[in-house]
Amino acid sequence: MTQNLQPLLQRAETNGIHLEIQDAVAIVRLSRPAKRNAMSDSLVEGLRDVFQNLPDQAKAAVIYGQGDHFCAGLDLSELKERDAGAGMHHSRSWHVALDAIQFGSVPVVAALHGAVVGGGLELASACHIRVADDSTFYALPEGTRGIFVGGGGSVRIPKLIGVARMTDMMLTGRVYNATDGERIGLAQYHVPTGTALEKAMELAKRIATNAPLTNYALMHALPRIAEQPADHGYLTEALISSIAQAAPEAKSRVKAFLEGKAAKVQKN
Ligand code: 1HE
Repeated sequence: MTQNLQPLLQRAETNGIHLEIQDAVAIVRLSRPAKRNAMSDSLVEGLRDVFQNLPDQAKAAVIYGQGDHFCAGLDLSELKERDAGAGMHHSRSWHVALDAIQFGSVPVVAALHGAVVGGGLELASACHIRVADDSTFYALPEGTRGIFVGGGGSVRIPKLIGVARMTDMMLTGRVYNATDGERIGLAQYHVPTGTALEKAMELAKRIATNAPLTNYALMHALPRIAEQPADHGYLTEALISSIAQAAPEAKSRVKAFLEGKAAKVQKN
């Protein structure tokens, strides 16, 4: 059944996000370039709405920022209005929105350029793959602004780069460039300036052709298994792999390979 996308597209525009679907890929653009895509409450709400309501035709997603930067983090102009209780609920609203990305219906590839700072890095770290062009720089200016990460960064970022590097970034305001960002694990791909979106689309289109259960297992089981004690992890792995291999799609793909009809793994 074809879903009527118009209400979702319109709500997204109102919240500062442009959404389109192309070749089974949902393309999500942060669209507040005048504010360097700083994440206002309404942008955070828009991300939650988009990722909780992606249409069935989307099998992968790409997220990128309009203008010269991916995202300048929290919209600091809204921070001054909050007391402690409101601040806690605000942080929790980011957790819901970024969980909708990490644990949503499809793998998400972030195309990074320019500033990926503060909440922008928290957003990028909720995505499954990060492609950074050469203009990218990463920072956590929360330390120098007298605040702390609140969008899940203290959980996700140490998993990418380790506690020591995140501590350094926040204590000293250290900024990583694209080359060093890839070296330490902030991005999996480093591409020439201006080509991150193209590379992210290439990857997303490929991801969209995977068996849906494989993508589901990678998004929902792998991060949980990685946090389980080894003996629990082995059991969860056995359960997930048996479910995946029992799917008709797995059987037809393996059969195609055995009959010489599927692509071999190629050396680069
Ligand atoms: C903003 C924001 C913002 C820009 N909130 N308005 N994040 C930060 O501490 C990063 C703050 N931003 C910057 O360091 C720079 O803006 C950038 C390096 C990202 C870009 O520099 P540039 O020279 O291209 O732009 P600009 O001239 O600094 O900013 C253009 C406009 O965007 C300007 O507004 P205007 O009305 O004067 O035109 C800026 O005020 C506005 N702008 N960034 C609000 N972040 C869940 S907790 C997460 C905690 C955090 O993310 S804290 C880190 C916040």
